[in-house]
Amino acid sequence: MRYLTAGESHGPQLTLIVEGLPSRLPFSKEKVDEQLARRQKGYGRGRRMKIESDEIRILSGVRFGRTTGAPVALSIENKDWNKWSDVMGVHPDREKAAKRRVSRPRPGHADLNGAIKYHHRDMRDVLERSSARETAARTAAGAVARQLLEYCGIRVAGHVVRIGSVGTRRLEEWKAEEIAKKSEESPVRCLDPEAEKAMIQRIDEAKQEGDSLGGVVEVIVENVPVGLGSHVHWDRKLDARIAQAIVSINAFKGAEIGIGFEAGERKGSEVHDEILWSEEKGFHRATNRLGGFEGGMTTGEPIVVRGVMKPIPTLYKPLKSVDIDTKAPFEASIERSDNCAVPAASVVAENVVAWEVARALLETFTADTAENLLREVNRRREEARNF
Ligand code: EPS
Repeated sequence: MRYLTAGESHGPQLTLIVEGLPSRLPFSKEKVDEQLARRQKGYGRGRRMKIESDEIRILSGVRFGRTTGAPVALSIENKDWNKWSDVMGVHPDREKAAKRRVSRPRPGHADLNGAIKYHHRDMRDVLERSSARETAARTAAGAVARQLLEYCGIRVAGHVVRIGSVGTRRLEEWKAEEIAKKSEESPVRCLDPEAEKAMIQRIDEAKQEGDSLGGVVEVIVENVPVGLGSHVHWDRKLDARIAQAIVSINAFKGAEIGIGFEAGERKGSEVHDEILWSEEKGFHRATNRLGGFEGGMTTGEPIVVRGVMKPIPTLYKPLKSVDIDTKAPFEASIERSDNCAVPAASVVAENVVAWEVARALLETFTADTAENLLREVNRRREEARNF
C-alpha cells in the first residue's frame, strides 16, 4: 500500500491517491472528515483554521460504502484559494503574483534551501508546498489506513505530553479508548488537567511575547498482532519506518520508541521487558519499556511512540535573515501563523503511525479482500496464543 499527495497551501485543493487497499473494506467519508476536523482544532492555532473546514471528496475506488480494490483518490478543497487564484493559478496575473513574491527567506523554514535547490527566485514556489497545510492530506491517508486497522480490531490514540517547559509523567498503562476520549476533551489534547492548565498559560504567554512553542506528542497503537515488521532487513523494521513517518511531519525533529532516549541513561535490567507466559494471555511482557518492539517487529504489546516538534519558526518577534535580491539583512516580516500547533500535530502523528502499521499489516498478510485480511490477522493471533 502506498500514497501520494499533491497540492499547495493556497492552491485550489490537496489531492491524495491511496493505492493497494484490499477490496470490500467498509469505507466511511465521515471517519476521514472526523480526523480532518480533529487536526484543525487545538489551542494555539491561527486564523487560517477559521477559514478552512476540511472535508474530503471521494473521486474513485469506493462504491456502495466499500473499497473496490482500485486506487482511492480523494481531494480536500482549500477555501482560501478564492483569494489566491490570481497568484497561485497555473497562469497567474503577473502584477499580482509579483506583489506576493517572497524574496526574504524565513529562518527555520524550507524557503532558502528549496530556492537554491530548485532555482526559484520567488520563494513562494517553495513555501506553498512545504507548508504544513499538506498534513491535511497525510491525515486523510492515515484516516483511510485507520479504517483498515479498525476492521482488524487495532486501535490508535494520541495525546500531548509536553508543550514548552510543561511536561507530563509517562503513562504506566496504555488504554487507547480511554486516551482517545480524555485527550479529545482537552483543548491541548493533554490527559493531565494540571499540566493542561499550565500548557494553556504557557501558550498565552508565548503569544504575548510574539514567540512560538513546540512540544512532544505520544501515539499508542493497541491490539497489534505479533510480528509486524521484520528483523531480516533494515528497511523492513517497522519501528524504523514509524520513526521516519514521525520525523517527516513538518517541524518534527525526533522520534522515540517506548522510553526511547531515556534507555541511554538506564541499566539493562531497567530497560528490557521480561517475558512471561500465562494460560490466559500466552506470551506477554512484564513491562512495555521498549514500546511494543523488539528486533524491528511488534511484540503484541501496545506500540508507544513519541515525536518532538520544534516551535513553529514563523514568529511575531522577528528573527534575522538576508534578502536574496539585495543581500541586505532584514528582520523577518510578520506573517500569519499558528503560535503552537502541537495539539494538531498529535493528530497528524496518530494518522501517520496508523498508516505505517496498516502498510506493514498488508505486507505481512497479503490479501485481496478485507475479509481475507482479517482471517489472516486472526490466524496469526491464534498462532501466537498457542505458540
Ligand atoms: C502554515 C501557515 C499557516 C497555517 C498553515 C501552515 O497558513 P497561512 O499561511 O495560510 O496562514 O495555518 O496550516 C494550514 C493551513 C493547515 O491546514 O494546517 C505554514 O506555513 O506551514
